[in-house]
Amino acid sequence: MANDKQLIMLDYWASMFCMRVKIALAEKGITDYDCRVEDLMNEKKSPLLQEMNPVHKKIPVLIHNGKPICESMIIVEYIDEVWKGECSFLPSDPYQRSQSRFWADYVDKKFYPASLKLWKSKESTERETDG
Ligand SMILES: N[C@@H](CCC(=O)N[C@@H](CS)C(=O)NCC(=O)O)C(=O)O
Repeated sequence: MANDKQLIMLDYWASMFCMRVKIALAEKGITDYDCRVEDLMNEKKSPLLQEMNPVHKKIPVLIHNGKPICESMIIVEYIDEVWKGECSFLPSDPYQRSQSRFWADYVDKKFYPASLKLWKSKESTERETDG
């Protein structure tokens, strides 16, 4: 495929935002990309991440032919536009599209913060148990 000559993804295994991008790539049949895992557990950010996402310094970042795309929903839209193919991620009906966007936004603004709180509370409980 001409469009995926140079595709690098800055990833972290436990990130639902990265998972969103990996699912989008898989849906488009793109499997041949360089996946580089960041060491977020130790709060180390690679020089590449800092260079490619200087504003937020967060993963995921998709680097396509040397150019970075940041923010998972923006990356998903980019993938959909570049690799048009047979399937489109959004329905053709404008109302249905608005509903898809609503739920994606809901996941980011409501679901993720709640799950992060749970994750962090579990970590602190484990820390207390471990002494
Ligand atoms: N709104 C961003 C959120 C990305 C995000 O929160 N990434 C987290 C991992 S799940 C991260 O890089 N955390 C590192 C940090 O905050 O320093 C997106 O949709 O891509």
